[in-house]
Amino acid sequence: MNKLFSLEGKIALVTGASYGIGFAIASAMAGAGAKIVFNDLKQEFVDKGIAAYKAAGIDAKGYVCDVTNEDAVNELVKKIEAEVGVIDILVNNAGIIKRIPMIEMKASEFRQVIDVDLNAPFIVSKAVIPSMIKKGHGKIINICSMMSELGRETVSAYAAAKGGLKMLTRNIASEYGEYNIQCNGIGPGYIATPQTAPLREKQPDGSRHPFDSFIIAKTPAARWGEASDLGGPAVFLASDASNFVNGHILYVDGGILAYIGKQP
Ligand code: NAP
Ligand code: GCO
Repeated sequence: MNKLFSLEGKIALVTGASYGIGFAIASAMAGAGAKIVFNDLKQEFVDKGIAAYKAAGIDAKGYVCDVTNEDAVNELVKKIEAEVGVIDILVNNAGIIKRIPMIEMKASEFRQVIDVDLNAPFIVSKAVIPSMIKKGHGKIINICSMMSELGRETVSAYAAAKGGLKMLTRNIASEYGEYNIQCNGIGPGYIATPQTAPLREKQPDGSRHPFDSFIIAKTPAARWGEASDLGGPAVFLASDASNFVNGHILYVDGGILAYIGKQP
C-alpha cells in the first residue's frame, strides 16, 4: 500500500511555492519521495524558499519565473528538463486575489487576477503535457478554491478565475486522459496563509476579525485550515493511488461546502 502512495523517482514542479500552500504541498510531496522544483516571481523569494526547504531537510531547486509569461514558462520547462529531468507532477499553485467590489474594480485589475489564476495554469499545463505524453504518464493538480463553487462580495475576478480553473481541470482530464495523464483539482477551504492574513487580523480592541468569526461558524471543523492539511490530499492526487481519479475537484475545506453554518 505504501508503494501506491510513493512519489519516489518523480519530479514535481510546484508553482509559486516559496511559502504558503505551495510550500506545504511541495514539502509533503518531498516526504513521499518526490524531487521538488519550484518557481517564484523574485530571486529574493526563491532564495528564501530554498533556505526554507533546506531547513526542512528538502533539497529543492528554485527558479525565477512569472507564470503569466508564456516564453518564460517555456524556457523554465526546458531548463528543468535539462537540469533535473522531465516533470512528472505539476501543481498549478501560484495565485493572487484582489478583494474589490466589482463595480469599483478596474478591468485591468480583473484581467490581472484572471491572468495569474486561470491563464497561467493553462500556459504551464500546455508546456508540460507534451513531455508527459512522451513519458506515458503525468499528474496535474490545479489549486482551485471554495470560489470554484461559491461567490462572495469583492472577489468577482477570483471566483471567475477559480470557476474557470475547475472547468480547465475537467477539460485537461477529458482531452489527455487517454495518455495516462490525470488532471484533478484541490479546493482548499479557508487556510491560514499570507493570502488570507487580512481576513484574520485582530481588531483594534483585540477581538477577532468579523470574517474570522464568520469562517469559524461556517466550518464544521470550527477552525481555519493549515497549509499542511493539504499535503496528504496532494500526495494522493500525485501518486499511483489516484490513477483512475480524473477531472475531480477534491475539496479540503473542513466541511464548509456541506454545512449551512452555525446559528449565530
Ligand atoms: P500566497 O500566500 O499569496 O502565495 C501565493 C504564491 O504565488 C506566492 O509565492 C507568490 O509569489 C506566487 N505568485 C503569485 N503570482 C505569481 C506569478 N505571476 N508567477 C509566479 N508566482 C506567483 O497564497 P496561498 O494562500 O499560499 O495560496 C496558494 C494558492 O492556493 C493560490 O492559487 C490561492 O488562490 C489558492 N487558495 C488559497 C486559499 C487560502 O485560504 N489561503 C484557499 C483556496 C485556494 P510572490 O510571493 O513573489 O508574490
Ligand atoms: C476570500 C478568501 C478565499 C480563500 C479561498 C477560499 O477572500 O474569500 O481569500 O477566496 O482564499 O479561495 O477557498
